[in-house]
Amino acid sequence: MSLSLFDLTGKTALLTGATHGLGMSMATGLAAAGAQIIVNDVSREKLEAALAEYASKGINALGYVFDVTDETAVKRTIKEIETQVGPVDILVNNAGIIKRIPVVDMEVADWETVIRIDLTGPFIMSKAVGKYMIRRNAGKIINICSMMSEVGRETVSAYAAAKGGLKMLTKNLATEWARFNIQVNGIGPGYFATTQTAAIRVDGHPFNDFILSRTPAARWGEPEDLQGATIFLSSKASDFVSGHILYVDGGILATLGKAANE
Ligand code: NAP
Ligand code: GCO
Repeated sequence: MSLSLFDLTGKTALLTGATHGLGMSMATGLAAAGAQIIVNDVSREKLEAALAEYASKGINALGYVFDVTDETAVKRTIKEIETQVGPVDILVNNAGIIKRIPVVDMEVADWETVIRIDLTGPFIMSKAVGKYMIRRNAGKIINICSMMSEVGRETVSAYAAAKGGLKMLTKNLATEWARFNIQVNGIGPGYFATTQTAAIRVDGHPFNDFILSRTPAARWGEPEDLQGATIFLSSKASDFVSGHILYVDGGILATLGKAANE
């Protein structure tokens, strides 16, 4: 077995919402493995700042502004990339939001916004990119799921429903597109230190203490912790892996936890 199994030289990866946080880390890892990186954001300002940051790392990333829930914009952009840049070999559906609101207080509009971005967005993206992957009889799709694809937590019902649905969309796409040599998998990050979790991660916040005690690794994940899993699921090394959700969670999903004074 050679490390060339993990070599992404000559491959192009498109990552949504990758102007910072987990998306930027995964893109950086894929670039290190040799891939050409294309990143997206809904904000032009953030995209331009991110492209400069990628350049400062020696990564010549390309960038496109679009909302993953806008199918017209997505289809137009994917066609532009496919015809002007080249084939999208790897799609990472990373863009996502969370709203922490108890169900009784959550407006339907808030629910629908989370479902649309976190679940319908990956559907729209996969459908648009998958059309070209099917023609080429090859492709890798990675959906960024969550611990909430498996367990619930108070105040994140819309997010959990979306990420649970994203797990099953991953399995269904894996089933439907296996005949076209397209592998569709998920990565389920545990609790990671990004802007998305900043509010619940401050020292002394009860949730911060809870996560540190509930996670066997006894730490929050760092975005770089996702790079190995992303490279694996983007490379030849995973050609017989499909419909799998790879949890990168410090062991939290493996354990019931321990008593406070153990
Ligand atoms: P983040 O810092 O909030 O980044 C999310 C990204 O998605 C941002 O770049 C955001 O752009 C973009 N985005 C939001 N709505 C979009 C839309 N409609 N179209 C295109 N882009 C859009 O989140 P993160 O912590 O890096 O998380 C990234 C992914 O991992 C998310 O799917 C999240 O659910 C998942 N996840 C995170 C954790 C964690 O602990 N952090 C754990 C498990 C899973 P703007 O900044 O311009 O809004
Ligand atoms: C929360 C957190 C989580 C993480 C992640 C865990 O409020 O519970 O934001 O949802 O973002 O999804 O895997």
